[in-house]
Amino acid sequence: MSELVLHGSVYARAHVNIALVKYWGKAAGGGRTAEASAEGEASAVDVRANLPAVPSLSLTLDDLYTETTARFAPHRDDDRLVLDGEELTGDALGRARVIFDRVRELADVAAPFDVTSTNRVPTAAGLASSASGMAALAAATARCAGLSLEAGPLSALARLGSGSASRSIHGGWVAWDGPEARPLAPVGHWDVALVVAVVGRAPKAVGSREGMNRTAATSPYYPAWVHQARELFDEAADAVARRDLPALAEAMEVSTLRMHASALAARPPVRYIRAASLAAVEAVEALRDEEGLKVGWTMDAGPNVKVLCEAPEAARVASRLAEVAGVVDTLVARPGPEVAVRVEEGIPESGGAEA
Ligand code: 2P0
Repeated sequence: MSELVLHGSVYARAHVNIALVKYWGKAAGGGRTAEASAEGEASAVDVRANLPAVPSLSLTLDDLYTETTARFAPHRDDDRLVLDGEELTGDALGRARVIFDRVRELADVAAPFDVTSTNRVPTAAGLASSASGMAALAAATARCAGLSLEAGPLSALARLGSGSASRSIHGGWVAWDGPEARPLAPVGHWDVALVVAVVGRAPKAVGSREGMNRTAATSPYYPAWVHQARELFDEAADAVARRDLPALAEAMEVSTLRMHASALAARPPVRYIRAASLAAVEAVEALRDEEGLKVGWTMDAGPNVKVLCEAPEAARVASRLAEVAGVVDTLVARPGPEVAVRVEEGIPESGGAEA
């Protein structure tokens, strides 16, 4: 254990990640509060929350991240979390509280947390930042409470807040198929870029948690989605290891379409794809089929299209996407690092990456 940070604060920075093979659905068996966990440990927190039904594979990005500063506030009655200048309440605070509670439990402390968090994700990017947000929150609060967690247990802690946050603990290419995510290949493994075509910035009608839960509960295609996922994951992981962009493009596009197909078949339907999303996909296919570029596209729980290409081609891909009707902005990201943690006020750091 590191020292408990009682008088200072802890800063953490975690980066956004984009799934190339998708997490869509939770393993059965969550919801186990106040009873023995798989490790036989009693916990008041559901330590099986957000265990994935399917394996996923992601790339952590460089310029898109969340910065979080956590401190204990013994004089307060309750936790406080201020995100981008606004104090969170209700469900939004509830998601973070799972992490606060688990950290207090692991460290055997009772004091409330006072946390400030800022998303350094341009609003123009139209990207969700719950993954980087929960990862930074887990890293900052754990260190504040004196826990020196290795990346694995830290990933499992971040997962309690949001499944995809488990992957933002690591840099570069990341696999997640159980309690914690693990690194597949480092940032410098492959000189790629991810070009984001922004189609809409309006908040999504159906959040990803609701969307995946509704798909699991009502889509007749959901069992088929779960059944095929391992094979696609293995294919993609092999393509990453070989730096084979056409093979990775095929696996990521099939994973994306199958995820969206399962969601489209839910009741009521969960549809994130818009006309402009398909127009962007067609532009990417034209770059591949007519101009011979190595490119692969994906879409998450929203209408934006993200295109993986070799780094030298990024500008060409971005300018082609910018011409598509309905694409309001483009943004180029590169592979990014693992979470970084720094104790702010004079207490020596032990373990973990330095910010
Ligand atoms: C992913 N998404 O793999 C997939 C693809 C969206 C589409 O992970 O319920 O916000 O907090 O575990 O992590 C978004 O889901 O959901 C997500 P919870 P999360 O990136």
